[in-house]
Amino acid sequence: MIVRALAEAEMTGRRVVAENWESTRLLLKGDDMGFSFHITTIYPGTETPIWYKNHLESVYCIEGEGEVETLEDGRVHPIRPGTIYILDKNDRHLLRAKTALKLACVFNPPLNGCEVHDEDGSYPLQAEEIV
Ligand code: 9YT
Repeated sequence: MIVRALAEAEMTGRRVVAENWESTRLLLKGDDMGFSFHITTIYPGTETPIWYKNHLESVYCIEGEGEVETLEDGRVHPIRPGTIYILDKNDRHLLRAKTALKLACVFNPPLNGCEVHDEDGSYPLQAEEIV
């Protein structure tokens, strides 16, 4: 069994900081579970274009208020605590945070550890592993 504490993981390389968000990756590819699990904070007042071409992602909102817009159909879905959105079609989307959004995110295939968004808002399949 693997046991980790968020507060401890936040003090290691598991905490990855980008322009609009930060994410602490509690479970990664190296753990051999077939998915990764992250606690992410999206900074308030931001809009982030995302297109995970290589990954499926589920996102559960723990805290905060925002919205997600799917670019294929222009639909806007409010995000509040208790909402999950599931990018089952590698959906291209815009993520907007009104207040700080605290999210639990699951990726399949799992992230290696150090990924930050490229110019498309996606992650490559190969990235540096956190050991
Ligand atoms: C919701 C989302 O995709 N935010 C960007 C960060 C991502 N969750 C990650 O890398 O942990």
